[in-house]
Amino acid sequence: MAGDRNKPYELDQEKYDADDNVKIICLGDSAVGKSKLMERFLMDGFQPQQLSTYALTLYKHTATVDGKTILVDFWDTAGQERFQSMHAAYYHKAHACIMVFDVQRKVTYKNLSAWYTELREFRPEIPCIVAANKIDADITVTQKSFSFARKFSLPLYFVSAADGTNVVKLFSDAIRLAVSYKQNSQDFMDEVLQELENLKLEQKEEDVPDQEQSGSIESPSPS
Ligand SMILES: Nc1nc2c(ncn2[C@@H]2O[C@H](COP(=O)(O)OP(=O)(O)O)[C@@H](O)[C@H]2O)c(=O)[nH]1
Ligand SMILES: [Mg+2]
Repeated sequence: MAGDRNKPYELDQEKYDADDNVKIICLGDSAVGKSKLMERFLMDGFQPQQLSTYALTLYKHTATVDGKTILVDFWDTAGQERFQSMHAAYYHKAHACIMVFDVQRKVTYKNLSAWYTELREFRPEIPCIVAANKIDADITVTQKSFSFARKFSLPLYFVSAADGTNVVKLFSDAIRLAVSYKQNSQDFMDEVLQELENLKLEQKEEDVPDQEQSGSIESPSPS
């Protein structure tokens, strides 16, 4: 598979050849270093795709896990996190999450619980790693205990996008977790959502001709 890897064709070809593909999302306040971490990990051969309509950046990455080729879609926010909430589509079918805070700004650590609550609303089961970023600025923080991670039994990694500490470990572990989640625990919600989607499609096809007839007045549902 020689050739220019930046061509969209090559991406499609990779998807076709891959044994599996996973989606990994990144959460956390503005300016904690989410984008820098991804860029650091993907340094060479990363192909960001700006999807401005959805306010996100998609990074494609190919990894090898247990001899299998895995196509990874890393999703990064493009500013929507300023509103302390992400669109549902961001969480949709994600297989793992990296939650980042800035060790120099306590508020970003405090806000983890809000991000975690939102994550669990959409993805109750997916693996989640907490990343304490910018440890290059203050190495003593690695001595501190961050109870948030312990409270929810989440792995905590001390990282630095600036000097690269633990960045490869963070992302390779996230990929492994995403793959094993996808392969082992067939998420029940995924199945339900998929069936609903199929149903919607079928209904659309059937409903098109006689839409005019649906004149019944429905009472508004409570709540
Ligand atoms: N000292 C230090 N600064 C960092 C590190 N990671 C990111 N930054 C800085 O923090 C700012 C925000 O980074 P960015 O990746 O845009 O954050 P995002 O909004 O979470 O995507 C930028 O000025 C980065 O240079 C780090 O590991 N150490
Ligand atoms: Mg960013």
